[in-house]
Amino acid sequence: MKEILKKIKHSSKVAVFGHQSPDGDCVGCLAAISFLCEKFGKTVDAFVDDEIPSRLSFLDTKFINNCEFDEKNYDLFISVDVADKHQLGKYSAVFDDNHSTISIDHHSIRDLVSKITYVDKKASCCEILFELLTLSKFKLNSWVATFLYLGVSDDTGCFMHDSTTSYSHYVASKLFDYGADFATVNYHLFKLVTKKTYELTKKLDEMAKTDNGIRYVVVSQKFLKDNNCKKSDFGDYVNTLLNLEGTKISFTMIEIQKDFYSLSFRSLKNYNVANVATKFGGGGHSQAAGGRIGGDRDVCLNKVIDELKLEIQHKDASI
Ligand SMILES: [Mn+2]
Repeated sequence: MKEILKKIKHSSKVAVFGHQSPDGDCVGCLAAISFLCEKFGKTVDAFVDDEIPSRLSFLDTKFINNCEFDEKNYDLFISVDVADKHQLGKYSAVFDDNHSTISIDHHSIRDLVSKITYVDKKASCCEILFELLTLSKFKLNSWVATFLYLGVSDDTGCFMHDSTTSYSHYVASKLFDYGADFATVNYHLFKLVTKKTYELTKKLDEMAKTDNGIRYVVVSQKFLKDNNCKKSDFGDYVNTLLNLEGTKISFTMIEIQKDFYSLSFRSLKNYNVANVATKFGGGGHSQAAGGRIGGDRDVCLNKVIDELKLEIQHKDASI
């Protein structure tokens, strides 16, 4: 961590990067690392090769992607919350080249290589950023505290995933003292349902199926077109699916291109969907993960369900 602070101190212009399909942790980390660089008097720009989802637009995220990226303009490149090189999208080449690069992350399975890598398997990457900011001795303000809280709360599922630790709660309590707007963050992350999502949810509830503790919904491109919606309108429907009594694992399988599906998994504690997601070109955390699969709908669906059944059988046998 001291090495990271030193690097930032001796840089002049910094580019910071988050992952595609950005979540609260990714956006919170980008805000925190930008705050840190600015406190050191550096110019900093933040980039994600994706749109920032509307569920996070209650905070001012305009500091992300607010200029064109030109690598010549920077002498230090930092990724936060990025496990896999591909999650950097068009920016991934920056980490291949002979640049000055730093990675700060909390995922256990990762393949992003950089000059300095700091990995700590905390519940959220924002908890690492909190530690880094604390070490820097710069005083946190309510702006950065709210963004850090966003990351901790989103990645712990409002402190309900079993990845949550006493340190997550400790960080939250410190952020509370720095003026983090926890009520607004938690309302937008876990309570607010847009009218569009509300209407969509009613339809999805009718389409949902259950198979041996696995509850899921498969969404075709036709459905997306007929209902004039996109993947991001599903909000946290995959969490809603998990809430029905008797459900151990839930997933959504959304056809984002013809015969190509985006997978999103949630599970009760004891079941590890990150293991399953890695078999489908993805990853994540034990209770929340995602992946992709291509091919015929029913073939794909059976493959996913078979893997999930194995995970359930394996874990149920060991209880
Ligand atoms: Mn994260």
